[in-house]
Amino acid sequence: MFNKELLKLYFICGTTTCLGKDLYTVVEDALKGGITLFQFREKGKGALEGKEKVELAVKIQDLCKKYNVPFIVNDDIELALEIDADGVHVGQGDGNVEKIRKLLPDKIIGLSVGNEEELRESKIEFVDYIGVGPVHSTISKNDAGGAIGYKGLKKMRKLAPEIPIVAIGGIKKEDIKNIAAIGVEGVSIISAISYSESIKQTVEQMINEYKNYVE
Ligand code: TZP
Ligand code: MG
Repeated sequence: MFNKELLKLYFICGTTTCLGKDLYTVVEDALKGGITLFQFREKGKGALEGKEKVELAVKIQDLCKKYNVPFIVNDDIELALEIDADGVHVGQGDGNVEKIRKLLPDKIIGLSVGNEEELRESKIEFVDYIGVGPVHSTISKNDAGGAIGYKGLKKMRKLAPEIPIVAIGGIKKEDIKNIAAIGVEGVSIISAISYSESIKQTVEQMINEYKNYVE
C-alpha cells in the first residue's frame, strides 16, 4: 500500500485549518491540483467530534478514493479502523507505534519526529515514514516544537538514511526545491495550500517546483 512517491505533496487539513472554507471543496481543489496524499486532521478549538467527525471523514475519504489518493487519519486510530482508512499519522505522544502496527498491519503508518532525541527514542522500524519538523515556524500547530531549519532537516536525513521522510512546518512553494535537494521524499503542508485563494493552481505550481530541482 505504501510507496515513498506518495509523500511528494502531502496535504493535511481539517475544518479548523482552512479559514472557515468548506473542507470538502478545499480537499477537492487540492486533489484536482495533484496532491499525492491526504491527512484528515480534525483538531483544535471547534473541531468536529463524534458522529459529525465520522461522517465528514467518510465523505472526504470517498472523495480521495475518486482521485486514487490515500486517505490518512491523524491520531484517531479508532476512526481509522471504523472507516477502514488507508492509514494513520501519530505524534510522539499518541501511543506506541509497535502496538499500532499490530492493529493496522497493512495500513500506512506515519510518525512525527521533531528532533534527534525523538528519532533515537522512536521505533521507526514499525512505521512507513516519518514527518520531520517543524522546519520553519508554523501558525498551524500551537504545540509544535522549535523550528529545525534546513540544517536540522539535513541532519535528520543523515541520521535516518533509509526511512522515507516528509518535511513539515511552515513550508511554502519556494521551499520545495531546497527541501528536495536535501534528499527527503516530500513535503507536508497545511496553510500554504488551505489558505490559498486558488488551491488547484497553488498545488500545481508546488508539484512543478520539483522540476526546478536538478540532481
Ligand atoms: N506538525 C508539525 S508542524 C505542523 C504539524 C501538523 C503544522 C504544519 O502546518 P503549516 O501550516 O504547513 O505550517
Ligand atoms: Mg498527534
